[in-house]
Amino acid sequence: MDTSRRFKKGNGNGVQIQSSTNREVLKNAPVKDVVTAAHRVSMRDIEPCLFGRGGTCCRNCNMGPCQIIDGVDQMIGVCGADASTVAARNFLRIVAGGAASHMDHARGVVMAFIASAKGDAPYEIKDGIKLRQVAMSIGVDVAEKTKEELAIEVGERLLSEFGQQEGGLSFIKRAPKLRQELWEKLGILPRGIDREITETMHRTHIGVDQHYENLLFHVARTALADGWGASMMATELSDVMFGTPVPIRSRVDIGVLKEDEVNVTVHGHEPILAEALAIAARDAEIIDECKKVGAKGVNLAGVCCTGNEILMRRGFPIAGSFIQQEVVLATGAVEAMVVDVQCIMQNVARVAESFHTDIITTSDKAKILGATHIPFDEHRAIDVAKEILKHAIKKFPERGKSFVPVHSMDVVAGFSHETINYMLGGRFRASYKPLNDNIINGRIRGVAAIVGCDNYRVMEEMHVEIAKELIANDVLVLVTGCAATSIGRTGLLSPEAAQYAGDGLREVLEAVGCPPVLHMGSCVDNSRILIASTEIVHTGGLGNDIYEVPAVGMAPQWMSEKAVAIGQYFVSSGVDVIFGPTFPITGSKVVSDYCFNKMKDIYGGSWHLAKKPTEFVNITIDIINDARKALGIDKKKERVLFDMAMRRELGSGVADAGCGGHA
Ligand code: SF4
Ligand code: MSK
Repeated sequence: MDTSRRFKKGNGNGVQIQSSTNREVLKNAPVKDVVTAAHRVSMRDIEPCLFGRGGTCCRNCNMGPCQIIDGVDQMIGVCGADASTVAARNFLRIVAGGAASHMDHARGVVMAFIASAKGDAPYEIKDGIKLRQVAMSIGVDVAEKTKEELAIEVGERLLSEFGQQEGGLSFIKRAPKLRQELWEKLGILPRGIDREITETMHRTHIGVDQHYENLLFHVARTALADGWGASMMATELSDVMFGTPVPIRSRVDIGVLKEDEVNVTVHGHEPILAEALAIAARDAEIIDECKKVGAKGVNLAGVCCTGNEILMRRGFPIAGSFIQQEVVLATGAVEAMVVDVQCIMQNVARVAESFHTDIITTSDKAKILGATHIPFDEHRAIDVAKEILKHAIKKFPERGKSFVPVHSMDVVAGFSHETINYMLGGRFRASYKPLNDNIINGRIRGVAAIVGCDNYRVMEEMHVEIAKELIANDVLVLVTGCAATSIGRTGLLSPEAAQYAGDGLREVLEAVGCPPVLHMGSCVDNSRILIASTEIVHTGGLGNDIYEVPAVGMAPQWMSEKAVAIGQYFVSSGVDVIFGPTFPITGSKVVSDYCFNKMKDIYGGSWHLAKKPTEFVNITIDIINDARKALGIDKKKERVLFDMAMRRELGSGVADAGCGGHA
């Protein structure tokens, strides 16, 4: 294909390489001209398609593709579909794509869970207390059962919900009662996990569901099957199997790579692979193999959400977020990047060609041309993990020149909703009451979740700017996914950063010794935030349903379909959610009005659109203040601006306080 008319031949001048560590590595990399997504963004001389961006390009049949212009009669689809139908249909497919990724991830976790309980996989039931809590929450009788028997019953019950046609999902019953009644009244209770995805594909086929509102109700149902179904299963059973996270110190950024060890980065999402590698990396046989090639051991470091999984449960460092995956390889210091599913850029295989690095794919669902494929099988998890590590160890003597930056940042992760409970209430009277009390008395203005990806098309450090402003305004910030890693790079995930919080929030943080930004895990772990919100409601004083809690969710640099599915399950649960700088329904005025306004009347929370950090902050504070007013707990609080002196101090002070450089 001749690409010359579509792409600039330029050298990427004006490339916006986000993260100072990325810039440092690319400047000093042993191989020059490593091309990353940042370069590819700058080399494209065509702007993203306006129809695609606004959700009004339809290619659901071969009479199209049809580009629809809202309000122009001649510019409806050949079949007559208008902008509202096409935007709603495309939106539903986006949400289903994201939800399906979490669902397939969850299926893998549940199957590994059952296999482990039966003794057919090498994982344990590490958290027996949580197993009993999960069992009771879904109505499984816990009496007189061994841990394994109980795990099998819980696992099989949850597994059956994937293929189920009717009857509802077990974890939905954890939501506040009023919320469940609302979903029932609206007729959007998910019936079975796979069913909602199949129905999405059917409804969006040409000539099926053509009423935007009907489509948007199925958007909500599909997203609920993700958040209160699959994602919650993945998180809860991973905790039972691998341990519920507790606060743990570690480090993030490319400087966690080591010159004298075999560097293996594990990238993707599913903890069953990463856990097996973590166990195998400490195995005496593997350490011996390392010594034979002159390496001290295996340095396992995460990328993307796999990083968050092994960070929060085992304290393994994170080498990089989504936008760092190619740059991590450009150090020339990585023997193998082991990948499973989701968010793995195809270009990692091209970057690896310039070095001794192997890209090792492990899922039969996700192969990459040029990569080595070693299929992972949870029944032989440790054997496969050792095979992968031995492969990486053999590469160590081939390492040529490399550049590992000094910088990595100290972080504290592991804030599961159980941890927040114990941390605030103490072991013997664990409760969300202190959190609720501090929201009611105004020390904490409210809670904001910053979640989702980082993205080269969005201005640098968007997450960080927003987080800084919010904590300065007494908003407790929760983070997951790559947003957690990008904020972690600046030091805000360290207890020492409490000094940058407003007076009220700081007082609370100093009393319990926790950071102003709480790392709650990976993409699927946004389900922890649903559970925490429900706990806040059940604890009392902040309303009877989630929409009344002074809380907001946002994904300022979103890029994946999963982020949209997550946003929608928050909206359907009553939370206001801000995305930006673009949102894929804006090509239809009717669908925009529905998502940005009408959903508020239906669910108590709606979508919002923002472009700049200040807009995200202002919308968040306005929503929180309105919620406080509605609850009758509003006291006038001035908006605090994070001034230049505070910014400078954060840039150096936190790094100095929390980090001694290279781990
Ligand atoms: Fe065009 Fe309708 Fe076919 Fe879509 S379904 S491509 S709008 S004719
Ligand atoms: S990995 S979905 S870039 S958060 Fe979960 Fe990061 Fe977004 Fe992938």
